[in-house]
Amino acid sequence: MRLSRYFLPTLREDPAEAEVVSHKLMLRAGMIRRLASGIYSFLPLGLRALRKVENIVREEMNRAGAQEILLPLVQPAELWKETGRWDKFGKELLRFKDRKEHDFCLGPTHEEVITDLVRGEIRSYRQLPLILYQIATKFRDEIRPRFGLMRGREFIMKDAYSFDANEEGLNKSYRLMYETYERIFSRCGLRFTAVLADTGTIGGEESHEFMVLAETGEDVIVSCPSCGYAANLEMAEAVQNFSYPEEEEKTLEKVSTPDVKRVEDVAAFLGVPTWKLVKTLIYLVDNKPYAILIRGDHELNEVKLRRALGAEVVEMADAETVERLTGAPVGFAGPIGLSGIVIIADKAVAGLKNFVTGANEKDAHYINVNSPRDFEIDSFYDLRNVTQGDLCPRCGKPLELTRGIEVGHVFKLGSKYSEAMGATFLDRDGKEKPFVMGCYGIGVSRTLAAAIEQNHDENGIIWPLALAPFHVALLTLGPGDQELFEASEKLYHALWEKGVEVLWDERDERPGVKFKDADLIGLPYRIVLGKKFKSEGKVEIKPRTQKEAFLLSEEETINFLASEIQRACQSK
Ligand code: 9G3
Repeated sequence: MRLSRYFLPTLREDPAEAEVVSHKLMLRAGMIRRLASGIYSFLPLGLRALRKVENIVREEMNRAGAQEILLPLVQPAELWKETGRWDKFGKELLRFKDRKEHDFCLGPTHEEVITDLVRGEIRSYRQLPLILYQIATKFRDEIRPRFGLMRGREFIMKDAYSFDANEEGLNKSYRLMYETYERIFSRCGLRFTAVLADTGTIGGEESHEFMVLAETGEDVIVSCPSCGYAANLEMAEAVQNFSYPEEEEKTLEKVSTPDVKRVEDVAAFLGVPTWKLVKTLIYLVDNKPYAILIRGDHELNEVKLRRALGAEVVEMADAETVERLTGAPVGFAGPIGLSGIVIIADKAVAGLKNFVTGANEKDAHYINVNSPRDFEIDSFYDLRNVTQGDLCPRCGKPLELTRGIEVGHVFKLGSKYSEAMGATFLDRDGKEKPFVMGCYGIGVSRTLAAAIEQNHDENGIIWPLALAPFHVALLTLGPGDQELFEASEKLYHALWEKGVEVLWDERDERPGVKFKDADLIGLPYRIVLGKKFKSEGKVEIKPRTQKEAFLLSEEETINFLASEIQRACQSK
């Protein structure tokens, strides 16, 4: 491709609306353009890179024996009513009516659609296992779309669904998909890890997330360097790596703490460490009020809370509800004297002596609080986020917390959808059985953004070779120099013939502009035909990851690049 004719509108400056580096660079490198909030157009350079991700996904899914289909984006409400999800999801599910006033939604996922398709066609266990997948557009009306393709409303997902006759079959399909994901992300040239994950609203009993490691990632990865345990924050088990000093229970005392509410301020005001202060968080759990006790230096994990109580929805009570239930404004809530509210606590609260809580009275706290003397705790659960230094629940060594971007998520669904939709098959002794399902997603467009979050520098993108929109930027310097132009053209065609994808910058621009754009769009190799070529017949080659260029003849250049590309890009 010749740059002078290529629709590649690069930008000098970071656009104001972009907050994260991948969003900035994808706009500046002319890969995408915003159509509306969370909705992006792919320009030629962006689409070439997107197709590289899709093709690796497709090759590996096909290698695993999965079969590609294409499902509609527009979905009839009836299917979602069969599973009860039509009313369960809020505004994130974009609903609309057609001209006959029939209800539809834009598909945020396709469990209902695929189960409906399979229940109509597959009747016998002999036709199982079956894994179907698509690579297509999804729509989720996120309340706050941001970060470009990282959290868009319209995005491209590979979603696969497995159908087995029993649990054992599902375990095989799940393991096959898990291993396929490892191959996919390895071939993409990304540093990633798989972590134990919560099954969320989808239900089912086990799931793993695949995370691209990146400091700017929104997700926290909890891992043990010693035994390999890895989980996301919602699943990482917090173990007690401490025991409290034995203390006599002192007399309960109410103290005035005028307008002192934040944990750090209360602790400082009363001269106690923050772990001696117990927060009382008022939550509505499926609309039932709970008081959740958690140590002042710990954070509640709402997904752990939901899972511990087997609830559908957990949400923090608003200030007015807190006031009504506790008799005090937020910041002074406490467990003593509460009525009609279940009191539960994180496990780290057990054994605490003479601690501090709100007094359920404005500007007042209690000190020397002890349970069960002063109030009863109904039950204890693992409700807190693990923190740096917590011990591994498997081997007891210190855990590490790092950050990542979720790009894949695999779930064991079981028969949740097949039972709800009467999707059954005849097993070998002729009995009707519901399919045992799994579902497996990859955020294809998000993977592109994650690759840039993980691989960039101050000058721009640094493409992993397998995902690069082109392999080589060919820069011809000295505008109007016929010899350089003809040599470049010959090299350009010779490289394409060897499978090396070249973007040729033959524009009538100063060298500095060409070098800056080459660094910005970040192709793996930059080759230059300029002075050195005129004087010594040498081509300057600089890998994007290295500072220094080296010189090769035209012949050596072709052989070097052809072998580099073939080595890295062929599916192993
Ligand atoms: C909805 C809306 C948003 C959603 C869902 C449903 C996430 C929903 C979970 C999944 C599970 C897997 C197949 C591919 C991999 C992920 N957000 N999920 O079910 F109506 Cl608005 O999508 N589905």
